[in-house]
Amino acid sequence: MARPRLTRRQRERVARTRQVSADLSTAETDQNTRPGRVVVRHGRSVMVRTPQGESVLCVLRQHLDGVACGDQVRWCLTEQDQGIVMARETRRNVLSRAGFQGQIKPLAANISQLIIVLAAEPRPVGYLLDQYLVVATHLDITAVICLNKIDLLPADAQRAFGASFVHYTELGYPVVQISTKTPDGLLPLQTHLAGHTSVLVGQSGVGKSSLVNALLPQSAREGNLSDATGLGRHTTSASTLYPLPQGGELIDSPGVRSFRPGQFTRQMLERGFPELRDLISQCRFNDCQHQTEPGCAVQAALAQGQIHPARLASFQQMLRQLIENGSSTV
Ligand SMILES: Nc1nc2c(ncn2[C@@H]2O[C@H](COP(=O)(O)OP(=O)(O)OP(=O)(O)O)[C@@H](O)[C@H]2O)c(=O)[nH]1
Ligand SMILES: [Mg+2]
Ligand SMILES: [Zn+2]
Repeated sequence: MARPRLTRRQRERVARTRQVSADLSTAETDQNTRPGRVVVRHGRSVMVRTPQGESVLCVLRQHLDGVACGDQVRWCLTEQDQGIVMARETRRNVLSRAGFQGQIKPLAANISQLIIVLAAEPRPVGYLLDQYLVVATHLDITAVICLNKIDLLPADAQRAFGASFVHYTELGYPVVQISTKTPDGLLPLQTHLAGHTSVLVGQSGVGKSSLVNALLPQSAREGNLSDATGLGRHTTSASTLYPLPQGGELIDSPGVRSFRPGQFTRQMLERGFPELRDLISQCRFNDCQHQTEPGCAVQAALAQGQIHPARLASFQQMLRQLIENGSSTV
């Protein structure tokens, strides 16, 4: 994964500010704090946007952790004109993922919509999509399924690609087909963005950052900590928030190969599959695994073609993961 690069000047400022931060006591600074929004975080450095639209490079005060892109924070300027984030405000919600040691990593806070990006290339992973939909239900936010790079497909293949997601439309999820490479290719998505803080999520290479680039003028993307590796790769390494000219905000996030949403319960999982919610309560056994048990309402619905086999397979897989991991981590 690409390592974030700060300019030499930014690195020097961060080093000086760390020293100041270590010397500060809360009492000295609490009275002088100002509001701000975290635009991007790299390690202990964060870019904070003020309500006036200025960007201030800050460090997190010692022992302050769990700050993520999108968080509202209180920060202060030291005598040396350095920014220090003193506290994080209460958040509406946070999108997290579990690391390999099970530690929970916040990706984006105070969000209202998940835009799950899939593409003609790389091949879509239905399981990943279904995991994100469960997360959206859990966070109580809307989800939009975005099929990108349709310019790579001839017209009939485009139709077939769209048709393979029609069962999601039937469940009430908007499905839009877009391209970042054609004029007006993003229009179907744009209608969903106004008034929302949307997070772009999905596999690496599906075109999340290309979407941001196509929707925002260059000037709106400057001033953030650089993501470039200098090697010609542009893999995103940290979630970054951008205000949209037409209203709303967009958060670009690093691509994933697989997603571990972290703390989950069976109830959350069941709620995240709207087509299964009512059926599950009709199964004969309370702890029905919906496999071969007699009186299983889910299997009966499957046999009648009322639920999509791939969706049920995703549900079963998430349930298995939940049971294997001691009912907490999916
Ligand atoms: N043909 C075509 N290519 C696209 C489209 N959108 C993006 N791409 C290409 O797909 C590749 C990956 O795009 P990115 O925007 O970097 O993908 P990403 O999802 O941000 O990837 P990560 O940051 O690694 O998660 C680039 O070469 C883009 O030019 C599209 O609509 N059509
Ligand atoms: Mg990217
Ligand atoms: Zn059952």
